Amino acid sequence: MFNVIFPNRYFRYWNCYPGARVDTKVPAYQFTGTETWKGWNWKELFPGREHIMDYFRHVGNVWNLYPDIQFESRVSNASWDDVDNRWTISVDSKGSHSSTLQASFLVLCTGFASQPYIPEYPDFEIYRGDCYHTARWPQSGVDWKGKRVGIIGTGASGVQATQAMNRDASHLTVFQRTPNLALPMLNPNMSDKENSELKEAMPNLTKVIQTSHAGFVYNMLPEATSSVSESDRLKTYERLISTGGLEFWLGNYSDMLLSKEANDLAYKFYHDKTSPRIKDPKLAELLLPKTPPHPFGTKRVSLEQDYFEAFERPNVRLVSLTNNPIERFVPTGIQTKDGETHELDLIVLATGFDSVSGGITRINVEGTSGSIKDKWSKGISTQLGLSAHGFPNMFFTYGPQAPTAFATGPATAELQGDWIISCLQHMKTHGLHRIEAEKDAEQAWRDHVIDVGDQGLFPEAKSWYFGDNIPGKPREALNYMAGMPEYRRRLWKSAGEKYSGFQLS
Ligand code: NA7
Repeated sequence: MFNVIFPNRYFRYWNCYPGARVDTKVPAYQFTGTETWKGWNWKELFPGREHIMDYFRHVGNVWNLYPDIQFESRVSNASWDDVDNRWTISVDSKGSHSSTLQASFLVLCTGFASQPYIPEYPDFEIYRGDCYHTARWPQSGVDWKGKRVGIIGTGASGVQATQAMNRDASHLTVFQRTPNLALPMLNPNMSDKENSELKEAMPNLTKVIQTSHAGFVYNMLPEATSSVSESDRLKTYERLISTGGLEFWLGNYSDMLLSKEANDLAYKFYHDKTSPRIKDPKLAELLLPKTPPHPFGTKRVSLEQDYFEAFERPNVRLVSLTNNPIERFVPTGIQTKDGETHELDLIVLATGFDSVSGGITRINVEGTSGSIKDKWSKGISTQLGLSAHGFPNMFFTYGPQAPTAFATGPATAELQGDWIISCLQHMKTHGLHRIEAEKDAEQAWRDHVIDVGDQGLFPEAKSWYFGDNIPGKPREALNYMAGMPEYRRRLWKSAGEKYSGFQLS
């Protein structure tokens, strides 16, 4: 179907933990340009890691990106020169000395989940077994068969690793701090016929993706929970949950994430439908408590295939950390507060990321008056989630104060990418060399992002959406939660006003 220009090793990198899979349904996790999808066939509705890597390799070839990419290179520093209007960027490349290069513009496409978070457990270093974060899983793989495995964390990565590892581990212990109110995935293979039908539908689906709230092919329903009869509501719930995917979360009634009453009704349905899959009532109460641990959907909902059933296996044990946290690591495993030592050969840290902002702040980016890390140490401020005052000619994508974790990656990348390209073209056409976010505009955007984030039920949960998972990180809405259409409108309004909110010279 396409020529592989670069060898595979460049494409087998982060997040190669067992079970890694996309939980956005085809076709929302793909670019909309015809040239990217016309020669591509999906194998499954929710592609596994290897297949999604194949897809992005395909896109890289179609767009002929590889001649312009320097692989195996880590940017450690970037500093702005206000006299020459350019960035000096330090790059550490594998197998060679570090190098520096100059650039007029710097665009950070560092992703929202690229800085792994490892909790500071006492005596972490004395553990003698193997221990890996899911995001930094060894490239050569890890053999867990017949081993005593412990997984810390029950987010999307923990759920997927649990599903992949429970059968072959001699014993699997899952340490759960917060139950994952996961929805069923249902992941059929995609036939050639279905791929052909999808291609025929793509022109229309593209319009839907580009106008929907989160870049999916569906939106929240227009009606409120309270406006429909009980029987209609139950039928709708049934339809949404049996579709498989995130629809029961992001395609539910309009008030599901705004009103406690609406949310409770949705949770009750989900709970009553899902908990019978767990036969042991004590286990069921730990995995899916009758009273929700937080309003349903206010923490990232994961998708599962046979996650709940895994805990029925005799070799799988759930350890709830709610009243019994991890006390310390010991040479042979993990000790919990009750004094029990959990003997483990392999520990999987599915403990998440310094999300949304961490990919940017871990690079030492020095602007006109200090680093981005210092600037954001007490709270994030950006102009339109694209750029920051004090950092001229620098943009970032899929980062803070943009829809990011509330929209699909491709939809966000296309919108922000188009905007940045149009901005650079504008500057070129008008002989402009410098663009910087205005301080006042930045403050107004920050206020707006926080105001939107404070609405509805999301602030009621402790979650990485608000930075709660990282000790010392200021608590604030890290994402712009008003939806892609409103974000799109604001971006192009600024562009239409010759990039209002930015100073160009
Ligand atoms: P997440 O969603 O941040 O999940 C991390 C998990 O680790 C979560 O269950 C946390 O519990 C748990 N955690 C974090 N710190 C600790 C400590 N100190 N002790 C015990 N448990 C802990 O990361 P994922 O990698 O699963 O998913 C990241 C996103 O990437 C995913 O949602 C997709 O959007 C892509 P908590 O819930 O905070 O109580």
